[in-house]
Formats: sequence, C-alpha cells, structure tokens
Amino acid sequence: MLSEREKVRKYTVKILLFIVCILVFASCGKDDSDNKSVTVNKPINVGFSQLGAESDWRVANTDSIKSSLSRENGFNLLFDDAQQKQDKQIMAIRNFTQQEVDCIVLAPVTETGWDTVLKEAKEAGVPVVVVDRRVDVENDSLFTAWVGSDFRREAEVACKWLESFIKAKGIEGSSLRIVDIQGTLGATAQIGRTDGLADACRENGWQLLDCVPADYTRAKGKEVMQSLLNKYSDINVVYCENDNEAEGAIEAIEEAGKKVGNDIENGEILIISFDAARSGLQLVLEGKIALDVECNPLQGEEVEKLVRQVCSGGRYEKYTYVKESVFSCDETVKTVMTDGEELPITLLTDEILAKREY
Ligand code: GYE
Repeated sequence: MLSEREKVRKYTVKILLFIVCILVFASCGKDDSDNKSVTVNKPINVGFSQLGAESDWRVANTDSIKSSLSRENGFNLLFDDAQQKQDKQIMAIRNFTQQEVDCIVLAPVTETGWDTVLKEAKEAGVPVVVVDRRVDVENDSLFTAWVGSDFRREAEVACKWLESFIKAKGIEGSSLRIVDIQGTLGATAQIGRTDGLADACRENGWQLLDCVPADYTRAKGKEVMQSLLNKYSDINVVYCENDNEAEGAIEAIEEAGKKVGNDIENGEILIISFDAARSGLQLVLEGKIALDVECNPLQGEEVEKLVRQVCSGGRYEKYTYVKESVFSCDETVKTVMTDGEELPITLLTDEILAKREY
C-alpha cells in the first residue's frame, strides 16, 4: 500500500509531466504556424518603373497595376514615376536591382537605350517584365516577358475604317488631307501608329501633310494643332495618336472657328483617335471624334499573373496581347477586316460610356 505522501508525490509528478507536455506541444505548434506564416505570407517584392502620368490611359494603367500588385494580394510594391524621362527610369531600375527585388516591372518610355541597365538586372538575377511599350534590345533574353497592345494593328484598324468610310460616302482618296499628331517619338505606340498611317496613305493615295509629335498630352496636342492650322488651310482629317492629344486638337480647331465632325465634304474636320478612355469616348458620343480605337490599359491582372509565374519558376508566355475593341459615333462602317478576322465597330451609346472604368 502506498503511503499518503507517496500518493501525493506521484500525482504531483503526473500533473507536472502533463503540464510540460502541454507546453512542449503548444510551443511546437507555435513554431510550426510561425514558419508557415513566413513561407505563405512572405510578400513578393516588386519594383515598378512607370514612365509617367502623361495621359488618362497612363493613369488607368498605373492604377490597374498598383491594385493588382497590392499588399492584400501578397506584394510589396516599390513604385517610381519617371515623368517621361528615360534616365529616371534607368536610375529606378538600378535602385530596384540593388535592393534585390524579386521582380522588376518596366513600362518603358521609348524602345531603345535599355541594354546596359537590363544586363545589370539580368546579371543580378532580377527578372524584368516589360509592360505596354516594348524594349528594342540586342538580345531578347534581357527581359523575361512582355504584356501590351499591338499598336501597328490598331493603326491598320483605324485606316481600314477610314478607307471604308470614304468609299461609302463616295469621297476620293486623293482628296484626303491628313495631319498626324504623333505620340512620344521612339515609343512603340508612336512607331506602330505612325507607320500604319504612313503605309495606308501610300497605298491609298491619301495626302499626308505633316507628322508632328505632341508627347501624348492635351496641352501639346492643342499647341501642335494650332500651328498646323496656321500652316495648312484645308486639313480634313486629324489622326491623333491618343485621346488627350485629340482633346487638345479639338479645342484648337473649335477656337479657330472650324468644326469637327464626319461631314468632311462640307468642311468638317474628321478626328481619329486611340485609347478610348472615358474622356475620349465622351467626345465620340458628342460626334467630335469619329473613330476611337481602344488601347486597353487594364493590364494589372496579366502583370500579376506573369510576376507570380516568373517568381515561382512557373510557365508563362513571352508575349501577351490584351483584348481591345473599336468605337465610333457613326454607323456607316460596321466592321473592318484585320488579320483575316472581321472586327466589329461598336456604335457608342450612353450605356457603354457609363460602364467605362477609366
Ligand atoms: O496610347 C497614350 C499613353 O503607350 C499605349 O501612351 C501607350 C500610350 C497611350 O500616354 O495615351
């Protein structure tokens, strides 16, 4: 028989052992969950070099990418706005590389001049995802992937529409007197849109009076249009390489006492534009922009997907094109053929405009 003292001692030992076990288990559990939270919640560090904030398109593009690469989605985003200056972008990329981010996202202002800094990023093992415009580098392995639009195709769509439009109205191609208000020289969007128009003018016998850059801004678009109106008295088509330039050009035309619209046989000046941001679409609805070819800035989701795949060693496409459509205030042309496909021209309505996010 155990003595009372012996019994108490045994119980005490049992209780102590039980407490020790609980503590050991609890601390094991804690370590485990801490480790897990470190692996699962470790944010992906991304440096995003955006070229500027020159247009509604650009602002929408920045917002879209920022909201996809957000904290809630597991990213730690370093953002740099280069104010349309390539040297600022080069500095930003160097900084991101030195900080050893997991990935760099680059929206480049122009195509050339990236070889050295992209080599530095590559040597440091930092992948670079290019968005919107392209980089023209000696070796494509200097960037990991690209997502954006086919600017040359956008121009072809615009020109096919113009070709069909004047044909339907019985207007001679040779009577078109076109000016091109270009984007930032050397940007992929400018190159594609300018070249597409130049080729169409050559093929169709349209007169291309002048091409002048306006940096994709409303202020410059207005300034350039004012000087073009002083130089040429009989412009009947203005091809603006984005909506903000179109806004400025329309303002200049109206201030000069001229009218914008589709009736070029009766002296109206027909405006073609790109982007189809809300401000541009508003002008389409008012009949002031005849055709607005959409350029989709909502690239955040694609960029997020790419960055995740790149950082986790998953599979991804080197080039991804975003989806785009075309809007007009006029029903004359219902579709245009592009790349063997029939692309519908959407007649703009209040409902469509109301749903526009940017
Ligand atoms: O059309 C313009 C912007 O590169 C597609 O840049 C982009 C262009 C866009 O400033 O509005």
